Amino acid sequence: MASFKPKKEHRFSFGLWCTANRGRDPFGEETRARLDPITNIKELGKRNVYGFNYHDDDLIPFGANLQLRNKIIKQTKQVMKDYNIVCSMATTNLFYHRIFKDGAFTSHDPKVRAFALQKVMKNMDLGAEFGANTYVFWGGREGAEVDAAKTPEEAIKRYRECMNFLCAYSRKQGYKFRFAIEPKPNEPRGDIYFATAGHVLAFIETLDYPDMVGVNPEIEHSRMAGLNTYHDFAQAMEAGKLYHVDLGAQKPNRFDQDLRFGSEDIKETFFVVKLLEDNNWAGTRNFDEHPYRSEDEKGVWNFVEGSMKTYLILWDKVNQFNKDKKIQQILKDIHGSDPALEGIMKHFSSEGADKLRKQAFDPMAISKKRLPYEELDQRVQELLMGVH
Ligand code: GLT
Ligand code: MN
Ligand code: MN
Repeated sequence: MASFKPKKEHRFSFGLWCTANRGRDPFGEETRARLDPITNIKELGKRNVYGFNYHDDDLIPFGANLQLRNKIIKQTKQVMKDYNIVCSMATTNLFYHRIFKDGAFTSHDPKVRAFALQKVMKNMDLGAEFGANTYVFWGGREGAEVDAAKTPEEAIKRYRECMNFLCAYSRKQGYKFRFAIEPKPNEPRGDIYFATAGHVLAFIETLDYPDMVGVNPEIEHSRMAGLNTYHDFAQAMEAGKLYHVDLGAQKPNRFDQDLRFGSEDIKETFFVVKLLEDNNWAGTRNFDEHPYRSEDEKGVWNFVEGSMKTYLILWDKVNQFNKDKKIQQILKDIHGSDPALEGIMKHFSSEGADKLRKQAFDPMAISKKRLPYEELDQRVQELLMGVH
């Protein structure tokens, strides 16, 4: 691992829209040439990227005829084979075309909702053909600026109806998809429904097939909401709902910056990597981010290589953390053990509750236990800065 060179077994993946991003923003036009999807997949495969993700429209232009569609599908399968790269996730573009200007699944217009369902079903068929097992739902347009126009209750109900419909479709077709809903607090909408991983987790439990549906948290989106990404990812994982991840970097409380992985808040990012690796998380280490607008075509590949290299460096730091005698000693010291009390607290019993009510505690003595977090955090900081 010391060379920090990516291998297929590291299971890195990128969205085609990341590398094909042309640097357009609300205030300026494109700064890079168009990258066709087949070259895109090939260049990723050449760099030992394990998988690519795509929106229907990334691969097959919106409204393409059957002939063009079939030609692109054939080329995609060929390039996947030639460059040993899989399709790790499929998703639908339900935000670009003006038909989705006021939402897709949450639109007032049944025709828009039906068109959205049709678009998803068609792309699920294609994703299944490419062998994808994960299907992501990012409801970028599912939100509002004018709360008088649409109530959140109404929007949530419509969204649920669509998710239930698509779960049932996937089952009927015999597809292996697991769905992952991706939260984001705002942008492009003033407010987006299902703003955080917590909102998604609560919503999933109300669906017809909750086991089929999990969360796709994104570092950037979580930080946009001012949250601790590590905690966000961890809660989804603990619930058995971390079905996909979007890695990148972001300064808090800004527009979606989609910066190169690890380029902001290295400590929080380190704990995200630690979470995934310590738990042997089974999904792909997926990047959803954009090269700087100031970059040229060559810089796009520096960005891809840099993201994977940073991940491998942080993974190496995780191993150092786990082997570090001082860190491990402190962790051991701060974790108290009291089998009798722990036995009582694990499961309620009347007898246990009775015992606990009668137990004598010395709060002052208990509170004297040292918690050397200054020392612990400084050690982690030094490890991350590479000085020990
Ligand atoms: C879009 C968005 C991402 C989503 C993608 C999937 S598209 O770029 O900003 O966070 O993951 O639809
Ligand atoms: Mn993003
Ligand atoms: Mn994303």
